[in-house]
Amino acid sequence: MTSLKTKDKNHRQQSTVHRRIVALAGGVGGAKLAHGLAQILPPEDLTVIVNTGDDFEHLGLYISPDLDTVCYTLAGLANPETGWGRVNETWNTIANIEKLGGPNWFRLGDQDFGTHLERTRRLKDGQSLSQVTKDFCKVWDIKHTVLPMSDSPVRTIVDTDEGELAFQEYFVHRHCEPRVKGFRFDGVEFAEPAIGAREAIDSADAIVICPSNPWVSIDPILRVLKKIDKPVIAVSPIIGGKTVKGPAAKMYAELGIEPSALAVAEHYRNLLTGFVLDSKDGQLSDKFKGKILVTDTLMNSNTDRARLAVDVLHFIGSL
Ligand code: FO1
Repeated sequence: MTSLKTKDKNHRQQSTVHRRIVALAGGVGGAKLAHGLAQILPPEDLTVIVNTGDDFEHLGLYISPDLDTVCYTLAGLANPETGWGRVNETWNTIANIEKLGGPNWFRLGDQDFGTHLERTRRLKDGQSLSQVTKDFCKVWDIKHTVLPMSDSPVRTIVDTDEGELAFQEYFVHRHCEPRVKGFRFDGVEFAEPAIGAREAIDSADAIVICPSNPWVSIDPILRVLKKIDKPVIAVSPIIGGKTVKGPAAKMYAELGIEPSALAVAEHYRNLLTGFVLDSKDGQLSDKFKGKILVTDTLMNSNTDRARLAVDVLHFIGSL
């Protein structure tokens, strides 16, 4: 185990934090905290388990947006504006597809196409998604372990006032406009956790639910993992009743739930040992039953990501 000497911004007492962590992450927000944890914890003390419910076949390619967002972020290859796709990207391939009359609504950059082409080739060759992810992480010099939640297909289906939509169809093609009525995770009942996921959880000191969408990024992972008998900390993806990015607040509202950090804590109710909410919501802290950490959870820089990770690790140490 590694000891971590930290000196946080308020010059609190020096403290060492011995922690082996499994982080559950979906898209952009989750990837940022995973990156913060990866800046603080050595490779043997952090495993990131990633949602694959957003995966889909498009242009004949197998696309795994959350795995790519987490890996690109950990590798420092992610587009800093969007959080997804690659930095310094070009768009010649999708422009030619559009010229030829093909679908251009899902913005795939030229470097990103390389990832999807090679992943699709390997999967068709019989490799598992975990194996492909492991090999890609090596090439991208990602030392921490990144695992898909499962090697079996799980597909998030969004039930809306216009009927059922596949996740990317709802999220990207329809810009989240249809009103949400519920979610279904096709195949989740048959999906075993990816190899290594159960072992990582069994040897972890705590599980960190990153600030991803509870409905469509974290719930699929929790459904696949089933029981987790470890301390679990969640970081609220909702600040001041809104999300930094993505439709989580809109989904809560359309499901008749007041969007707030409280709603997120309620969403994970029986699971949580501790909950992290943003300073903007500090006035809510006496409404929570369990242990609470109030801190700045907005991550606009790599140092913000590392600082939130240190706060979370200290919080876990205090439980
Ligand atoms: N999100 C968008 O809003 N528009 C896009 O065109 C888009 C393309 C895209 C390509 C590759 C990739 O890995 C992610 C992409 N995303 C896009 C983000 C993605 O839809 C979401 O980040 C996740 O599915 C949910 O977090």
